[in-house]
Amino acid sequence: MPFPAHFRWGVATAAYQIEGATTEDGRGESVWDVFCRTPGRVRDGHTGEVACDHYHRWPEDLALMADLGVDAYRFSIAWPRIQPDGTGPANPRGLDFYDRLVDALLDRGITPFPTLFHWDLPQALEEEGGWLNRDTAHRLAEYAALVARRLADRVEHWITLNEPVVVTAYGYALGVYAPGRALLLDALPAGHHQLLGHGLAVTALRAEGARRVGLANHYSPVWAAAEDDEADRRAAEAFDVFMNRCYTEPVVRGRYPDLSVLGGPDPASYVRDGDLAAIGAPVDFLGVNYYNPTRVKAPAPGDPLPFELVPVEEHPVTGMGWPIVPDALLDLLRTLHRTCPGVPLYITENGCAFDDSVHDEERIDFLARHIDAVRAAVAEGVDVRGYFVWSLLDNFEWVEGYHARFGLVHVDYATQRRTPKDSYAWYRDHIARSRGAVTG
Ligand code: IFM
Repeated sequence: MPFPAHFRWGVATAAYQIEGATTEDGRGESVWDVFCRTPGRVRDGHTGEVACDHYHRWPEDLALMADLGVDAYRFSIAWPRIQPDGTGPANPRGLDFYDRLVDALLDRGITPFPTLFHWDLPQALEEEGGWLNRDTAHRLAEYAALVARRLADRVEHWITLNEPVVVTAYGYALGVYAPGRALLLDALPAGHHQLLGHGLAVTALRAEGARRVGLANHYSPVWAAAEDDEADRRAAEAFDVFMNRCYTEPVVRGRYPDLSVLGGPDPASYVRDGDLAAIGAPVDFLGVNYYNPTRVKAPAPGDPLPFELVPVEEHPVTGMGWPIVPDALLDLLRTLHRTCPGVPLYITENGCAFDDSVHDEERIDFLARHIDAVRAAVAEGVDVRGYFVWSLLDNFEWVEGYHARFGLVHVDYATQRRTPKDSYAWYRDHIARSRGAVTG
């Protein structure tokens, strides 16, 4: 069963993970610059200071994309390049970089899918409370308007946020990602303020002429450790709310699921009148980032969280230790089709890290099986419009530093030499084959 003619094949990256040049052309500091400098936070003290040096080598990276034959490129815009202090007028040199990138993409027939916030919050905003401060939502909308004012004449598709749940969970609840705050369930307002920022940004983007706007969520289908155990099932429900439903339902239905299953602070203490109407501003698509399912069981007595993660042992795992379960992607797409009727979906991230080899049979197998799951969903009538591999290049994988390699292209960080892996050739052939066998 071929993919429809309008289906877009793409690759995805994010600013802090590839750009480097963290002090150039007036870029301000982000929470990740500060976090990486803090001893013990990132493996081997790696930082994004140089990363893949994409800020200087983007023409070479674009040539790789053109050769791959992708229809679309999902990248992120570094907020601290546009507003070094997170507020005030745009830094023209920051905008110029993305302006050139967009023009060069369009010249090659590649559709840009910029993401406005992929975790690199300006440090100045963090010092005012970061995402715990509701004002940050307004700052995101202001920043979105500045970017759209420059680019919306050429950029059709916009993604406001990347994986707000990861910022909430790892950045504010557990403290293992920037900004490193360990507030457990008191982190929930950080999630709400990101969603509010999303909603306000949707409206601001449209006012500046943006035509299609969505957000990219991280989804992990959840399995109860023992299906017949009531407490495990309750834990699974709580995890589903925390991880998945919290970031989708307010956006597509204008209401939260029942947050009492989490046992966090009373939502009335941070959700104000009008917030859900703002968050529920209609979107044109949902971005789906999928890597693996999660199994949970009931927490031990006294545990502050309403679930406890247990390993998924019956499936092979990637180099990150993440179980490889393409069927869970199919289930997820069915669920989103059912729960978000009429909202087109893009797989905005899917991919895997394996050991450092350009002969990456395991990645080819991973991608082929996940693409088959997407194909099956499309055949059932799920409106999936595109698929983006995470990632074009090996890059800075957050707390794993440069140890985890997700790229279709190998990067030698000592020389910045790019070497396409076998999976790159496979994906290029896959795209070419799909073009030759389209429907519609
Ligand atoms: O590298 C990340 C990306 O920044 C967000 N989604 C998951 C990827 C792999 O961990």
